[in-house]
Amino acid sequence: MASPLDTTPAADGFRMPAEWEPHAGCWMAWPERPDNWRRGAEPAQEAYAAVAGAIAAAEPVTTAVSDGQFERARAALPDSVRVVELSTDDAWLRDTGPTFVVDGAGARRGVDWRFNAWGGLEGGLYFPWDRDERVAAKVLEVEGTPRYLAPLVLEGGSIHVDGEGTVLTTEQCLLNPNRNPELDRAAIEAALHAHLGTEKVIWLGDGVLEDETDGHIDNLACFARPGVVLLTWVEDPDDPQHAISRDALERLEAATDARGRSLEVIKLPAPGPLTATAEEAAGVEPVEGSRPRRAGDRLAGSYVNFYIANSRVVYPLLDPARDEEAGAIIAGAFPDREVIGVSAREILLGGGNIHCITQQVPAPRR
Ligand code: KQY
Repeated sequence: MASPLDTTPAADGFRMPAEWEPHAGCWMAWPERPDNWRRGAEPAQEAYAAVAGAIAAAEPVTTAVSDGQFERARAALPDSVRVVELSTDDAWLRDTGPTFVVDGAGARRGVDWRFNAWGGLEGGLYFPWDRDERVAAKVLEVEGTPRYLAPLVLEGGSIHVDGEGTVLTTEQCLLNPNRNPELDRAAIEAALHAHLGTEKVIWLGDGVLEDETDGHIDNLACFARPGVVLLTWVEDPDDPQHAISRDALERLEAATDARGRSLEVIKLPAPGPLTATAEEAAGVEPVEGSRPRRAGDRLAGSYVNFYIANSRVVYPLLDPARDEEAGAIIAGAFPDREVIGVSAREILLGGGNIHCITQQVPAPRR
């Protein structure tokens, strides 16, 4: 692998652009591990292919795939999707891929964070994770993009930026002792600013109930534009998600961003509550060291977990009773984009959703 740069993005004048800024493309990875995806991952592969197709209509998509699955993936994905052999442990490019950063002179670079499978030996989701640890560097090799090696365990799904100096995250994840126990809040803020080119962190508390990532922000809340945040919302006070979302709302209402703006918060009703069926749980092959899938387990479903492509937003269809309302709210937040729903329960059963399986490659701009 090419040697990493020995500076930081901020020191070199780079910043992570907001997801709605123009993209050169999007990376994904093909699911296959049978201890996470039911029925040998076939239903999940169908869902991934539908997501890739929906995004490929708006920007170039590349999918990483193992040699063993190459022909299957190639046949399932639209011809316009580039399929490259690249080893992974699972299929969450948001978390294993690089975070791309750009400067004002038309250059693009990538941040390669440390990865420990969402908690390492203290609650991580599988072991080993060494192939996933190398994904970001390999993606940057393929893209011919210089690499910063960050000294921080971090997944891309645990941060959202507004592109104007603000980063949104959760305490449950970034302050979790299973990520960077040697760093306190101030040190983590400094590391975020050094690698994202940001100036202010807005801390929410817990993420979505039962989110196996330890509460990634990309399932709880995201920026729709500078100063505007979409927040997953449950009205029922007896549902434990209500108190989590209420706490997030209060923190957002009390916050100002890096430019000193107060935030407008748009509530996005959550699907469900959703739980795994006996049939769904039985289709997963249990392996020691991997997270078990049990009938009746609450699923961390959220419509916030969408992907903002160049001309469209691709969002998860999760609950026929709420899908349409969620799509209308997302459309209102992104008036210049087409909003497309893709059936995503099979992705949710694996522990994440559309945002978690995608990684945008920003288009460098002068
Ligand atoms: O939320 C994400 N960004 C990823 C979810 C990973 C789940 C692994 N089973």
